[in-house]
Amino acid sequence: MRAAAWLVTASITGSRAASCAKGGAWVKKGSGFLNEKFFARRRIARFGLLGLAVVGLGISSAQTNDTRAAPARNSPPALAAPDATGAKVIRIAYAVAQNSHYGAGVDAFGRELAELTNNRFKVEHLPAGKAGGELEILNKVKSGELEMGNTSTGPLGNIVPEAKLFDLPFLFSDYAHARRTLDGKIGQSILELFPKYGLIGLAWSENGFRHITNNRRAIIYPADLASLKLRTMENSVHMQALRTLKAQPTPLAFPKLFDALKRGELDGQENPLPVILASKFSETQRFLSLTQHFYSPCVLTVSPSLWASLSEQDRYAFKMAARAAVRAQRDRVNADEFAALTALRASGMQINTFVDTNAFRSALRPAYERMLPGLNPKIIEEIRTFR
Ligand code: EAX
Repeated sequence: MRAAAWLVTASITGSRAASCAKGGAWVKKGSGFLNEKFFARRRIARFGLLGLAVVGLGISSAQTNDTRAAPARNSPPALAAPDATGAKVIRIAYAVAQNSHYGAGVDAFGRELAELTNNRFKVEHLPAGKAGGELEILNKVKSGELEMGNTSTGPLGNIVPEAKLFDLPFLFSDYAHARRTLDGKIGQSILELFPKYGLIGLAWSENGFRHITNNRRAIIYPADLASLKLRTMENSVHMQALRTLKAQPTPLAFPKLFDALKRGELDGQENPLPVILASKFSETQRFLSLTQHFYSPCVLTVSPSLWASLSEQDRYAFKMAARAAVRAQRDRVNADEFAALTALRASGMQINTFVDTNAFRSALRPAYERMLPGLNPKIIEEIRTFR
């Protein structure tokens, strides 16, 4: 694959290097790590490549449905239609069960929004893949079929390519590091790019550090992953990382995962503890190894057509509600992280807490450039040292 020109050269806080600006306008002054013109050309090619990868590695033809963009519409149905009380209904879709960190985030969003707008808005949960997998949700929010999404960044890079940065393995040292980076200028500069791709990103929320579950063996060393057929999200960075470790990454939309595991079509999968808990993966998976190889951010998205119809005051209320959602979702991640191991062990999982993390890190970090061609090492350094 040809090297992409994004994330190349100037660092995110570094002053905008004049030479880098040639051939395309920098998206945001002072955050010159991507080149807009170049990206516009690359986007279609990238979509195509991911599509091919998904079809080529697919475990069933049905999964490809989730990777298609929503059909173009001339006039999308009205968003935020009023309910019987006259309150405008904001449907928020997510892939995981309602009793989860996602549900907790959406609850908090709804409470805060209702309070700040004097009940002029009302939130409705669309949990558990009711509105499809996460790529489908994002495409529906983009096309104006749905008001909002609360999704991981798994498939986000197919729409906002710059967001792939956060999907690199072993990028963040712990939860505090990830949260402050996303809430700080690095995270915010990427949120500001969303409108250019037809989405509104309200805030980064959280899914959690991902761990591997499977039915073959405990994963202690990178070699333990050899030839394991692991479900991944529809994410080219994750797939390349797992290929580097000689696993067989198999992309699949989340709502199809439980049944695929049950049918034995896969050896395993990887997800944060809150998802493993909420989705009862202990019923289909024997080994859980605490690999924490990727951090999985989550993002609250709003449909641009809804956003365009909101007053400044209501937009402010949505932003404040998003803050409340992020706090509640992260609090639930903390609580689940605390409770998960006992609960999963009690439901029969064999938990392997010793993982040679240094060996995984050493195998994966030098391969960043292959996962994200054209990546500027300066941005990695910037994230690593971000306070
Ligand atoms: O967002 O697809 C995934 O594995 C995600 O981690 C899950 O849907 C939660």
